[in-house]
Amino acid sequence: MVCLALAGGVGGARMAHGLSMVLHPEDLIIAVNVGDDFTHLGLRICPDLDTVMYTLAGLANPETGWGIEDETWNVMNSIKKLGGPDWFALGDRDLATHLERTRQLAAGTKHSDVTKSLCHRLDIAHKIVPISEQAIPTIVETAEGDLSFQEYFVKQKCKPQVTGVRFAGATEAGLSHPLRHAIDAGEIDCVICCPSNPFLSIDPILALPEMRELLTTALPVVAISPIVGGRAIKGPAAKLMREFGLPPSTLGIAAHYSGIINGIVIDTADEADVLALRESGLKVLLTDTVMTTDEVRETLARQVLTFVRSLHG
Ligand code: FO1
Repeated sequence: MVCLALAGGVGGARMAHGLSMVLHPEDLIIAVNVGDDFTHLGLRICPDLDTVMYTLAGLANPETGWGIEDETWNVMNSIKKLGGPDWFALGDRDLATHLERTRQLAAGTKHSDVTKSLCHRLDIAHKIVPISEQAIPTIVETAEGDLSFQEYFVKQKCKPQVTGVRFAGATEAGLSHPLRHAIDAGEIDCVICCPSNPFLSIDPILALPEMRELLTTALPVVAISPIVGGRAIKGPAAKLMREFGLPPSTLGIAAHYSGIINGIVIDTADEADVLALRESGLKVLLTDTVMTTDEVRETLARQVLTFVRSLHG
């Protein structure tokens, strides 16, 4: 049974890490959002791919969730001194990833192959694949005008009021080669939407017509709610839900994924929502979803896999 995990951001990376602890590399494909990718200081930067890579490689900064632990900041400090842009924090070791990715892409290597080679060098056995070979930049529509994703997220710290989100070129973009191959070979048996931001990390993946098509087949699809006790574990998910007129709750998450998921995994803090979720036709798994330690990630992954398998057929 090959499980396809859709991931982006820190919550996605942590869930993907849990799944990698319990699934053989042949049984898991981690498909990662590319909407956050951008070119900065002349370098191609793919934050969601790198966050998943660093997390699985055991290199991630445990405090931020992104970037590398015990970084040094010599290049950033020098850029700042020279008057260059320092709003997006690139550590010295992290910069090596961007330099090497940019070099390989400029030489004509496909995005999925570059990712494969970086993963191999970081001793990651599991498959981490960009959702597409193409760029699909997320544009955040705000009361102050359109912003690129990182301008909204990092430069403006998610403060502008969001009126919409769009994914440039998504409807024309194809799935990356390894994903297309796995789907054509009929390998995928279930889909897990990691507890990533639904609007900024999972929607850009669902915006690809070929992914939508996959999700309309009879595959079991479950989502792990990134909202716990009315709050986002990390990032602006709850703020966005309010801005989009959805309740910042597991019910709002279920409404957002309506027609896509068969099951939802929610935290014990949200037990009061179980009945309403079941009445909406969803299967519900109630458990501890806040992935504070590696043990919790692993336990949650085991429970999610048992749950999604129970939805099969
Ligand atoms: N997020 C921030 O909030 N501030 C930063 O300066 C920042 C730098 C950064 C550098 C490399 C990288 O891979 C990720 C980085 N992130 C930073 C996270 C990034 O904005 C991601 O797109 C978000 O975590 C959303 O998934």
